[in-house]
Amino acid sequence: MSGVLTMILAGGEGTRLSPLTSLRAKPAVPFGGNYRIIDFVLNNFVNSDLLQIFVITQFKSHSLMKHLSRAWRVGGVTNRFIDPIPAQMQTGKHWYLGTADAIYQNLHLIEGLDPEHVCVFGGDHIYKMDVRHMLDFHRNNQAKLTVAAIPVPVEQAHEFGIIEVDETGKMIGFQEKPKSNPKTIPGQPNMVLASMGNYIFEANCLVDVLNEDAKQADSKHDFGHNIIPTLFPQGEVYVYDFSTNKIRGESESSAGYWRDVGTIDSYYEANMDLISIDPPFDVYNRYWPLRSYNPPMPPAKFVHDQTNRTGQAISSMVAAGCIVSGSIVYQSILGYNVHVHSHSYIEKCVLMGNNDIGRGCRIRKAIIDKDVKIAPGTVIGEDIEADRKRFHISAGGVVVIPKGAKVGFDDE
Ligand code: ADQ
Ligand code: ADP
Repeated sequence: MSGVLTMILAGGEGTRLSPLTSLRAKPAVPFGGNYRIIDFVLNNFVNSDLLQIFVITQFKSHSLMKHLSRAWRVGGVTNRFIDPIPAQMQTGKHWYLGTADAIYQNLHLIEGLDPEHVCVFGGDHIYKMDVRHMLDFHRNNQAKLTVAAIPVPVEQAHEFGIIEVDETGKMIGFQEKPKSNPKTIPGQPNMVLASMGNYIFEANCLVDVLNEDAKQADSKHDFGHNIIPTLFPQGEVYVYDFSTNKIRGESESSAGYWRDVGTIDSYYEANMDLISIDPPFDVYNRYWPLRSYNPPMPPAKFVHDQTNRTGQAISSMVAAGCIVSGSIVYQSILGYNVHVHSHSYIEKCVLMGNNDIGRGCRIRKAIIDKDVKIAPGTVIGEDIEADRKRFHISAGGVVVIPKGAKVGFDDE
């Protein structure tokens, strides 16, 4: 499909995901054993055959850039590209002031390609979307802007842009992260209609509105705070119902799955969703391949050790390069190159990769970042108050061990 340019916003700080984001941007955070968060939106565009993509980066971008260059290089003889764009201070001596400014500072890229439509999508959500369906909706309505939306429980209204829509699909109200009195969905007092932070603009409209916004000294230069509230009263802003997006090979129960993974608990739960028996998010759908960087590693191995114990992983996902030896891994996700030694028990954990779990450890409900080594006999997740003295604990009681930590060794 020609005439469509995509800008992925991948520069967010992701402070609520700390300490997973203390060294890397949120879109670069490993997810689901094999992936990084950014992979899901990129797969949406690649599987929709829309391959003119700029990825706008800012905070802590090194890991993200490395990943993009290894996993998402599009080369060759066509006009297809996935280009990372670092913040370059194109419009003055300041970094991006907000999401709208991140696009404004790169308007020359849009003008150079002269597309008909520009997709501005967030880089930090877990979902599958055939973007062509949303584009059809946008074109059929001759919309200036189309905003993708999904119902969420009213208690979460303060985290999202909250939309009011009329029966024709036109936006008639918008509150960015309302602290009180969010507008609920008519007939559903417990639900609100949330913006997914995914926008399709008619290109001229985007250029005009960003040029105008740049002149406003009191603007936050943010799509949710400034651009949408400016545009919707002029009409021609439409709301795309994400639940109508159908993907071949997906079950009915997975329709509308979308997770913000903005906090440790939501990140953890979305990982656990992958290993449930009937997962609401299916990574095995062959009609929607999920590409990423796959390091050259040997297959995972499960070893019957010298003390006659069988290494097992049950209700779990295990990436390449792992060795589970004489130990049990239960309801967990193991990223690349994790070694679990004999007599250990790992339950409901997310191990991001390149980890070494010594003999006789018991670890429950923990997120273990990359390059963490755990000494033999360490117990984590059984006495939360003891753990709190050493580790970050989420509101939901998930223990988080930051990248590179050495736990339980004498020189810890
Ligand atoms: P938030 O997700 O809170 O709300 P924000 O933090 O601005 O909005 O992030 C939006 C996207 O832009 C993210 O993908 C982030 O990584 C990226 N981003 C943030 N600051 C950036 C910068 N300076 N440079 C480049 N990229 C940046 C938004 C909308 C809400 C909507 C939610 C859905 O404002 O209306 O409901 O997304 O999650
Ligand atoms: P991070 O902690 O975010 O992974 P790195 O700089 O270690 O930061 O990794 C950045 C990128 O390097 C990853 O996105 C991935 O593409 C690649 N990478 C990560 N782990 C490995 C590995 N074990 N082998 C090869 N490449 C890797």
